Amino acid sequence: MTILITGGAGFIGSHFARRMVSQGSRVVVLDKLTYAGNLENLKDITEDSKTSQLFKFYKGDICNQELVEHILSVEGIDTIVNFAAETHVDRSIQSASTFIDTDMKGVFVLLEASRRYKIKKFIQISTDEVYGTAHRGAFKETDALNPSNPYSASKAGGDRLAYAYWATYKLPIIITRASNNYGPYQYPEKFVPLFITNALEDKKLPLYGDGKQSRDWIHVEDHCASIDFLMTHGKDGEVYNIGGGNERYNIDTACIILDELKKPKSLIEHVKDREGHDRRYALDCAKLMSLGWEPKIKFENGLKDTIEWYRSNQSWWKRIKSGEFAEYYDKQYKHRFSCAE
Ligand code: NAD
Ligand code: TDX
Repeated sequence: MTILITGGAGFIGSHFARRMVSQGSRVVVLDKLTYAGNLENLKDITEDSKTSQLFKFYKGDICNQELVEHILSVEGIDTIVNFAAETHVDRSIQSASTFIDTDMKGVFVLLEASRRYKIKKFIQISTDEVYGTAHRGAFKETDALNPSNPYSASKAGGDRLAYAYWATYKLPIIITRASNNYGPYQYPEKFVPLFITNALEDKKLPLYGDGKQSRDWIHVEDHCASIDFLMTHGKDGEVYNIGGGNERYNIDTACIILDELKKPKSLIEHVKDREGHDRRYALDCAKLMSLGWEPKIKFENGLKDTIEWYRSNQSWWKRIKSGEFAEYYDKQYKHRFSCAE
């Protein structure tokens, strides 16, 4: 099997690439290397002579039709897993343009090329955010979509466009909607790595609003295992929710991180809430579980290992935090800290 992994230099895509080459699949990564893409995330693949021969990297944009078609024509790709996306909600609130390009137009380019080159399996990595806030219960795959920020709206566009290529052209697509991922190599703009690294630096943890928003957490390795499973057990044209079964209030997750690092709770600062903030995400994963898959990593254990990884890999995140991130952090948080509730 030769898999094209788009966005394979990012957080989840790099874990998936590592998993697939270690199982003997040939992997081609196409990644634009935006601020979130990082070749260091793939270093253990490229520096190992056994896995490096199964691996090829292209720097480029999924919106570039010529490049995408070139890769499909010369690399003998049979499967595409599309992780490439702009992924941070707060950045989409600051400026939505790149989200529309990559998360919608980019999906269109990949789908069109897949039709032309008769790709055997196309997995579109969507997200639980497309359902919007779960006021009660948990969302099933058949529930209506109600995205409420530019990121989730553009992901919903890509999600439904992928479905349309199944319904219209019978392109063999599968759509996955996972809950919040955590684990090593996550860019420190996201909640878990931001709070771990700020705590390690004795900096304030900017908790939005009352911190009683809740998220369901899945370890990135469990998420990648489920995608691998669905490549063979999933049914074309279907959507699958992928949850970790670990729903927690943000404030409770922040407290676990501080306790683990033996840092004071006074580091938490309640700051101005995110605009249009979804209060709660929750997924009903019975459909995936009925096929025989379930997550293995308990949240408290996975979080402990993740904290340990950030403690032991400070050069990875310190380099990121001193670059583009510093400017972003200032723009995103400076005014929040000054008008704290
Ligand atoms: P990430 O931001 O860490 O990585 C995204 C990667 O995509 C980066 O390497 C970036 O360079 C690349 N990229 C961005 N625009 C591109 C373009 N136009 N062409 C080619 N490459 C491009 O994201 P992540 O957290 O690893 O998320 C991966 C996927 O999983 C996304 O589709 C996201 O919507 C989805 N998802 C993420 C989560 C989560 O909690 N992180 C949960 C559910 C679904
Ligand atoms: O500084 C912060 N303070 C804070 O309280 C940040 C960055 C976040 N939060 C809150 C907002 C959310 O309720 O923490 C929660 C998690 O925030 P993010 O890490 O930004 O994730 P979220 O908005 O839930 O979206 C994530 O899950 C779905 C991913 O970023 C998406 O890519 C994925 O699709």
